[in-house]
Amino acid sequence: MLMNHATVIKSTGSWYLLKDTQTKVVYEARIRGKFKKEKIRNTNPLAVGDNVDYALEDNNIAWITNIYARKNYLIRKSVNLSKETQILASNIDLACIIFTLKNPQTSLGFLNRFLITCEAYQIPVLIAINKIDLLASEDSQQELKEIEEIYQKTGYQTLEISADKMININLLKEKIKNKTTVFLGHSGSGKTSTINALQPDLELKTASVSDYNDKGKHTTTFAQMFDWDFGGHIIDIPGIKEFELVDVDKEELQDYFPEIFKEKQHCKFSNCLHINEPGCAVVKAVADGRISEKRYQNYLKLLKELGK
Ligand SMILES: Nc1nc2c(ncn2[C@@H]2O[C@H](COP(=O)(O)OP(=O)(O)OP(=O)(O)O)[C@@H](O)[C@H]2O)c(=O)[nH]1
Ligand SMILES: [Mg+2]
Ligand SMILES: [Zn+2]
Repeated sequence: MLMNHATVIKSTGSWYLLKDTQTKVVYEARIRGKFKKEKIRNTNPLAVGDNVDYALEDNNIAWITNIYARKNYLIRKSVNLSKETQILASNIDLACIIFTLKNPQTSLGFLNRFLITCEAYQIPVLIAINKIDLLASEDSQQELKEIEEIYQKTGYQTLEISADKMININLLKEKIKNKTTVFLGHSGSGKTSTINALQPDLELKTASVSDYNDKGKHTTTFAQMFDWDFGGHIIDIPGIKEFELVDVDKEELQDYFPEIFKEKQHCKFSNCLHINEPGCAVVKAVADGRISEKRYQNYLKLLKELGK
């Protein structure tokens, strides 16, 4: 049996698709029990983006013989099995949230938890605000600008797009060219539509949000990686309702808010959690308007959830 190298391009949890690194041939693949046991804490031992070795058997099924260490990965707590975690994608250069203010609404809490996870796992991020064609009213415009200001001030890149109306799709293309990017967001936020806008010949299946409910109907059911014809790869994943933090404790939470991390060196006490301690530079920065009140309140809320 010859040993070959490939990337996992689709994961259903029970079987996988691999793309051979050299020949680009795609094989259906299986994984043996021993890998399942080794990575028991994850609901999926193998994630899209993983690099593997495989052996091809007579029936053309690829058996995975080795999983290489991951450069990074995007992880969350699984909803059904509360103690287990799910790796959404691995070996990524850019995590792009497809954020929507409307239809469906993405909460800032969801956005913050996504950003914290990316900080913790050192994954560069882009906030793409999709469906801006629905934000023509003055109120929506004001809300949009306020959110962009908060996140830009914190150092995050935002980009207004519309997959349906092809707004700023070329700008998005420039940012993701020659990278492996993952699109993440609620069901119905337009992840797949954005992929189709970037490369129409992929013709991926999308579905209307309005004829189901506000959370969408999970048109994409499995994570899958595609090649861009302009260079790089995209991982499309199913919509996510909740994004729970994994392995973040209350002392390190502050380090994943870049604006808090920056100010905390000026706090009087080195173990300051920035709640109401005397001489807290973070509390002062919030009062002075250098740190967004909304972000700070979210920090306190998460701190409480983590057991403070
Ligand atoms: N008005 C408007 N509608 C959009 C835009 N982008 C996507 N949509 C619509 O939103 C609906 C859902 O889009 P999808 O691309 O299937 O959403 P998804 O994020 O892939 O959803 P899941 O696969 O379920 O996670 C479709 O009806 C799209 O036409 C946009 O920029 N503006
Ligand atoms: Mg989709
Ligand atoms: Zn402090």
